[in-house]
Amino acid sequence: MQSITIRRPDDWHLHLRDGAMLEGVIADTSRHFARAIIMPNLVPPVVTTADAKAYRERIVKAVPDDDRFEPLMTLYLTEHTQPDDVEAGKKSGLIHAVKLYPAGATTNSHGGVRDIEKAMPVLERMAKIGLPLCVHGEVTHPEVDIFDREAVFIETVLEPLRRRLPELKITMEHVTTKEGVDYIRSAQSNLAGSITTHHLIINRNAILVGGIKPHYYCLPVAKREHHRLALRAAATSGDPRFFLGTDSAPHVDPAKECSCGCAGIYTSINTLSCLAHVFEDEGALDKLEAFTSLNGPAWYNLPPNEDRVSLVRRDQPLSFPEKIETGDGPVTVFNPMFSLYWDVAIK
Ligand code: OTD
Ligand code: ZN
Ligand code: ZN
Repeated sequence: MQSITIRRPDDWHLHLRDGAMLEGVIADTSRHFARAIIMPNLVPPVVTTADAKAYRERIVKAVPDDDRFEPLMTLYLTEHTQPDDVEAGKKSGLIHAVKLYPAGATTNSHGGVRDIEKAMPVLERMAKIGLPLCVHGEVTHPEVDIFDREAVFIETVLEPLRRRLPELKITMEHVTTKEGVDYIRSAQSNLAGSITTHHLIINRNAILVGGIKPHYYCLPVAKREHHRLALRAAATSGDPRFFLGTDSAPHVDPAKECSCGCAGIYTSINTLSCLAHVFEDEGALDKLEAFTSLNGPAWYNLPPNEDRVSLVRRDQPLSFPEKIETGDGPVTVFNPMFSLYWDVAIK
């Protein structure tokens, strides 16, 4: 197949940051994607509906004039989040999900939840009004190995929470393990998972073999090869419970190339080319649209986009910049370590 036309994709997990970084990265998303679930882990985080409204306005202002892009806002769950504020945010059409970061699990998560008991009133209200909870599914206890944190989270936090509040819709974000895939597949209802572009492409060797490679470091950290294969099988299966959330997470190079580098991989600019490559490899180009453009909207109760994009396989490899320049400094672009041929042509 040399070309494929699909409904315009959405990104169900995206970090846009703020200020000069927001201005530097937004076009890489708005060029290809119609909508994105916007992560609230700013400094300080987006905790109230008023914060989300103001942040949404800053994003909309930064979108290039020729692009149509709708940011779907989320709230950062804290132990002090007010159920009434969350409900008002949903009713106004502004808030599409609430995000649970176990305290310390990833970038800017120190204000996250330590004791889930304290968040129960909000979670109960969300279950009642049908507002999804997005979870960063990793425990943070120092005694749990970093490669096991997702599996332990499923057992000790997610499963008990789902038993206690089966009506709550939960998105397990950036699934990185076979255990995560199997758990989502085994659920009867109210559980879905997003998968990133990079976790379909790299395993942990990318970070550690031949020297330490900070631009392949993200959280949850990439796992062993059999986990990557399970993610590829899930993403390309067409199963409506799996959809794209790029988790594109820009950091300037000095913040990654240092003795304690930040977690995050920047993929917005070449995500669709990478995904077409992966789906072609798996003989599943016919399932790409479900993953990028259909399953996510269905889960979030939104209509799929009406406009289309075409992916065209070029004879020569595409050239993407190694870095993009932002007002905050350079951001290295994800290098999939193979040539990319699938080009995006906007209809
Ligand atoms: N993972 N980096 C970031 C967030 C994510 O867990 C995540 O959602 C970030 O920089 O905000 C990362 O590696
Ligand atoms: Zn996360
Ligand atoms: Zn993220």
